[in-house]
Amino acid sequence: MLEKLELHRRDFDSRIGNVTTPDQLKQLRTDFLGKKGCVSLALKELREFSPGEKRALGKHINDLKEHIELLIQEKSAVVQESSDRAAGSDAFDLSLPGRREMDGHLHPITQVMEELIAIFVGLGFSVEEGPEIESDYYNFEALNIPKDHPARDMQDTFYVEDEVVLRTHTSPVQIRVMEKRKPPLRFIAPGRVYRCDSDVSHTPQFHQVEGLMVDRSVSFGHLKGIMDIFLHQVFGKQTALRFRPSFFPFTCPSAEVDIQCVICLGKGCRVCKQTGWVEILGAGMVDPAVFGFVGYDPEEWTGLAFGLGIERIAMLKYGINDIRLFFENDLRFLRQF
Ligand code: FA5
Repeated sequence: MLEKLELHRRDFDSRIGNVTTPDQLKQLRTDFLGKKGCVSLALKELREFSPGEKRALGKHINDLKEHIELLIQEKSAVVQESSDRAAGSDAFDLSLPGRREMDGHLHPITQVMEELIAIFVGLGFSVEEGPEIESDYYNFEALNIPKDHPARDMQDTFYVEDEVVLRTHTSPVQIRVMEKRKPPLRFIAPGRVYRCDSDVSHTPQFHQVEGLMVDRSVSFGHLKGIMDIFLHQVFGKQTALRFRPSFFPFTCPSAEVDIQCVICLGKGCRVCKQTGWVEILGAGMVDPAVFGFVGYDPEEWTGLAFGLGIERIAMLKYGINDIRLFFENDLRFLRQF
């Protein structure tokens, strides 16, 4: 037995010298300390010896076991370190091009929104905000759109509750600001709005910028002048505009402003529905009935108002023919801006 134990020790000492990987070390541990390893087998063989011999041989077996455990423990640290180093050197190949940090940037709609805000701030407008979940009163009633009026059909509405809607336009901010402040006023209100609408030029959630200016003697001429400056700054001096008579319950007279389609340059395409023109905003002179809701005297004050769709402007600016691309979050699309 003593000879056998000595052979196991020598065998172990020579094999551990050749171990270089964690797997090899694991196998060595199994061969010597596992259930069927030589230390366990030697312990089983003890049964055949007398009690006195058992005691003496048992001590030798335990010495061998401690020797094996100690060397395996020391080797384990060495093998692990070199395996970590090897993994590190594989992962870091100096000949490969470096990985670039990806720069994030603003969404194209945010970029256009900021550009539009800067233009209006340059024209002396301040910036206001209002809630996206809005009462029926601010979204419709106070804008001269009573319940059951056919004008409510102009905007397919998401109702939260009977008297609560997701705002269908930014116009309710007009009322909220006029309620709080006395004229003269000149502000814009950018923000998200919602309508039950979806096709190549309509999405259920989109962005508008509302504008309101109230003062003594504000005229339709001021409205035309502001729209002219604004749209030429966005699309360039050469872009043709036209004002078309229209209807909004909260403005009178009302107009829609079209720009010549910048995608087909007026020749006719899918985006302009072959007309050569694209509607870009609604506008008009504040209806005196609206002033009635906020306690302004229509004999003293006049106002101009406008509301434009930011996605529509972004589509024309960048030549995009499907508005839904803005909201699909496809990085191949977004990275171009
Ligand atoms: C309005 O929302 C009025 N509140 C605008 C207004 C304000 C008129 C102040 C007068 C005075 P309209 O429904 O036409 O108007 O929408 C204005 C613009 O929003 C449109 O010209 C269009 O550019 C954009 N728009 C409307 N619906 C959608 C939609 N579903 N998806 C994307 N853009 C839309």
